[in-house]
Amino acid sequence: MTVQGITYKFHKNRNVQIISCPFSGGQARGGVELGPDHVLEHGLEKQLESLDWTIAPTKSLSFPEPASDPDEGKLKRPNFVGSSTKNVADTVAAALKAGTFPLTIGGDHSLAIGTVSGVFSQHADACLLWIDAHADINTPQSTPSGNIHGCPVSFLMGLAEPCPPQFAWVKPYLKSNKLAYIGLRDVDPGEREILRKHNIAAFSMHHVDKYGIGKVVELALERVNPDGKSPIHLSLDIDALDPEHAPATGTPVRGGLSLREACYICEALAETGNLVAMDIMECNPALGADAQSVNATIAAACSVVRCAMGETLL
Ligand SMILES: [Mn+2]
Repeated sequence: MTVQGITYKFHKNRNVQIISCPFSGGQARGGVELGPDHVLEHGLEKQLESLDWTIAPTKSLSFPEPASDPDEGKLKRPNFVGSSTKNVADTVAAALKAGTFPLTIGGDHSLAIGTVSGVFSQHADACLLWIDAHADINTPQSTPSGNIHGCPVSFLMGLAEPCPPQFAWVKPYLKSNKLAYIGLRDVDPGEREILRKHNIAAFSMHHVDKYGIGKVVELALERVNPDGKSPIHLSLDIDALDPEHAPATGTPVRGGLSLREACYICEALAETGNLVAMDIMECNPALGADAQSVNATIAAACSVVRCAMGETLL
């Protein structure tokens, strides 16, 4: 079957590189390292093939733990996260250089330090859509928990001052006018200040309620990609979805996106033709109340990925 419709301007040949990242070092709850295998066992590769993508052999990264990893200020496991995300950045950059679409499956959202670094190293004019219940923009100073999965965006923007040595390799590629959030509903006080100070496009669930998801995506793209030319990196935390649809995740927050709203975001970004990379993060099969809630979460993850990769309803 030939799939009609979307042309991916930066991936016209529809070659995808799945990058499996069984990594949990950016937060405290075990099990998120099992996310990639569950997503792959759900048949994601075959699903992408049915959307006319050619699948490169999946790259499964391994993340050796350092012998010693003392806190860096408040930050927990800085050596582990720093070296692991560097590995991810190199892998994502290599995938793009090879002409493949990097589809990174986490693992916790600290991995995006790597995915975004890798993408922006190859596409300096890219923009980033961060779909999440949380802003993940705490600095090493503002973080209440010390868990680095709550900090990746601050590293990517160069807001960490001083920058911990483990993240000295991260270049501040991400400019405030190239970042938009959708789905926010649990933002720390320090993060609110950062969002305001840098005038970052942040669409919370309040905006989704007020304008509807169609208008929100339109407004977000107007902010970060006004001329429609920038490549788009989509980083999607499964906790953006309401726990009703995606309960098996480390930091669920009620009042989130419906499955259709999340799918719509991905469909609309795919329709631009500008998608250049995607992350699907924070599926934690160990945290579902039962097999059914784990399965629902993994199925939702596969659904949003398919929508980003060209699946349409009609
Ligand atoms: Mn996140």
